[in-house]
Amino acid sequence: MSLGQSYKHDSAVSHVTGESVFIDDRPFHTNEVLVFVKGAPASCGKILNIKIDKALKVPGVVGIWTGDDFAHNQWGTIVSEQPVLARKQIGYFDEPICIVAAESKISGQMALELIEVEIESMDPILSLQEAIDKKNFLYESTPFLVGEPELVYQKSEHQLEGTFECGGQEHFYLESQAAIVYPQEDGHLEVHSSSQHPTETQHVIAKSLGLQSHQVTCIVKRMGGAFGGKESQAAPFAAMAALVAQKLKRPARLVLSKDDDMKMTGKRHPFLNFYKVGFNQEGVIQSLMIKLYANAGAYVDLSPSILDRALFHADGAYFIANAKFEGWACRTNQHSNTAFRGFGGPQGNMTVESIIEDIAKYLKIDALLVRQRNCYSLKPRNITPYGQEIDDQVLVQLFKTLEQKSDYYRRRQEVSVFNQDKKQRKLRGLSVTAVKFGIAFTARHLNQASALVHLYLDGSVQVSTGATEMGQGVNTKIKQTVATCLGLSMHSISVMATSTEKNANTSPTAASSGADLNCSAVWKACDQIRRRLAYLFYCHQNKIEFQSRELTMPPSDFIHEDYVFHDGVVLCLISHQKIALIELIQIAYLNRISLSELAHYRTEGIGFDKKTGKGRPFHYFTNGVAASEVEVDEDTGQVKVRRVDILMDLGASINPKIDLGQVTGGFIQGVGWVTSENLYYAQNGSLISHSPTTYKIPNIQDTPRIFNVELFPNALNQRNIYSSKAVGEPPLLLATSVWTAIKDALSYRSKEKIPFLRSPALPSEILIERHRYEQS
Ligand code: LUZ
Ligand code: MOS
Repeated sequence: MSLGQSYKHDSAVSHVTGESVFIDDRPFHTNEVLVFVKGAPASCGKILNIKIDKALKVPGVVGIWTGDDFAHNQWGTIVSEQPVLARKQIGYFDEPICIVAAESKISGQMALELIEVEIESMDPILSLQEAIDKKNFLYESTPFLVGEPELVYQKSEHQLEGTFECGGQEHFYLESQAAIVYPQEDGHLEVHSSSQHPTETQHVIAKSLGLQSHQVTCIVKRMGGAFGGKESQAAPFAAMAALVAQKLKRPARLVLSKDDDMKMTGKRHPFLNFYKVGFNQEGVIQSLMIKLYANAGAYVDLSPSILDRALFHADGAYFIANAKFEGWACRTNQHSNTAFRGFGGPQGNMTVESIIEDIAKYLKIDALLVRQRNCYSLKPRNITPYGQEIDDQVLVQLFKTLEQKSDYYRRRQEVSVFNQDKKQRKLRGLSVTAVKFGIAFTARHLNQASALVHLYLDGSVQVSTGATEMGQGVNTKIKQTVATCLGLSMHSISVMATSTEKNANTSPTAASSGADLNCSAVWKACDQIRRRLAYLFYCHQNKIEFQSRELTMPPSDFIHEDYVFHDGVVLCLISHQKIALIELIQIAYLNRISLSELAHYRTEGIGFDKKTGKGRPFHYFTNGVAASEVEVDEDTGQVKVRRVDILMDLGASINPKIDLGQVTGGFIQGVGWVTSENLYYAQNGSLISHSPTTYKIPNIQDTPRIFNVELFPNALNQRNIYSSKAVGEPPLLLATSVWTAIKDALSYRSKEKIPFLRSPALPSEILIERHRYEQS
């Protein structure tokens, strides 16, 4: 059985040899043009005039277009309100306002410089606080309300009030936003895009160019990373290339430079949250009220769903009997913030983990104990503030197991002893946090997928789904699914490039659900072929004629489970007769029986009532815990991660090695977000940190000196294919433990005062916090 085995990544070899084709690796057509994007020269203002005559005279420039040249200059996943190219109003600094097609890079870039944009400047809103003060909201979540939070808070033994603040994050995928569009006969367009969402790219192109969907095919072979940054925001750039291809009837290639990509595209949402928490002497939370504010940037994009997911994760792994969570998405004059691995979940989860850390410091008891006392457990302490019951409870066990595996209490002792030695000007901290990530798109309709499977006469298979490969290994898992269901070897299966021609109306590969949804659809398609062939074998043995309609009402002595497909052979467990699969396929073909299937899958049993804020939005939860130990240098503010132990519940993993890669990578990406990645803006609102020289993602020295990652054995998740659980986003949330460990370290400066720390915990933040402490 292939499911459950650690096959290497589908593209492992071709990535290393350089054979893998990314968008800009596609060979140039002789008549191809390059497309360049001009960004807005201010954060806010009216566009009065775009003067292009000088730029048009640059040799090699073929054309220049603005928003006026689109049939419909508007797009948006949730609300169609964002211009493809801004025409009247500037929403943010470097927002795309016009495009140049040129024969060469030099001509294109020269033309960009010669385009003159006349604007009437207006005062931008450049901070979250200012947007909150001005109530500049683009969305308000339905609050989650349970119990009597205000009343219980007043009556609680202890109360704390505070703020939690976290920054944005650049996706830093290695392949920038990129698309090539080939014009075809009859006005059709063939689009190759680095997109997590080929269907949306198809729709945005069709709508903006005045075409119908059938005239646009969007193909995605793979992405060089995405992390959410290509869920919605790949589409407008593909539309710009498509406009050029349509206007010139020449292939058009748009590949953003790293700098332009960082300046023009949205990032993770910064949040500023205000809370009040009431708790007892044991540290058990009795009431928690949080107001969450997200910086959405200039346009709606996916912000409403992201804010909702932040609310869905503000309980963390903890039962809260009396809760009120409210949220607002604020419009500011910054790049339009978008999906990023975790999708608001990290920002919500980190808030409650920060609160728990403070409760522990306030009561002077160990934070792990406080977490365990608050952890979701058995009825009635297993209901979330939005009314979903947690039915496969493993969190208590995860905490307990990690406590032992990480040797928590002995190391706590060591940390305390270390910190008593004031001469070394170093402080250590230790902290455990948890993740309980809700799996499913919170927008119910997105929880569907389709799979197209063709079984060829030589016994090999081509499979196509709506899933896009961004390095996460979904294609490998799809192959394993086909191999297991049809009893084939991995190398007789090809996962085809994702195309809207093969799979229509697909959902983005997002919400950690790519493998869940698409492997389920693949299983369904293969299973239909498998049952058909099993029945054919039954007919063959019993010398009766195969009639396809009898599949719906099979004879009572035909049970498809009696037929085992393994290693290219079909075995009947009753008669012990065998037939080579390829021979059976031959019989099927000669008898004019289909060897192809298109299956559709949807997640059953989910639904959330937006009016009441109650329901079952999630199919299940992926859980995990992490124990992190850090060392903070008191003089430089630098942080070293000494040791991390992770325990992750991924159900029965489809591919343990690939999943370990996801856990490791996701965690480190999160560590970058909470420690070193910071977005710096100039006074005028332009992004200063738009390259790796000014934006610090983690490198090898930032990984933990000791790093133990383990999967927690749990095969109880009957809801999902192979009893597996989704892996993509959840581990990122465990990086919170590094941040709370820093907070823990700082708390040793003074046992009396709870340290206040923003995220990311930059060296400067750590030094400022020391200053604050020394002043008090
Ligand atoms: N995208 C989306 C997502 O449209 N809805 C979601 O709930 C979601 N969750 C995580 C990541 N992307
Ligand atoms: Mo997403 S944050 O593209 O799953």
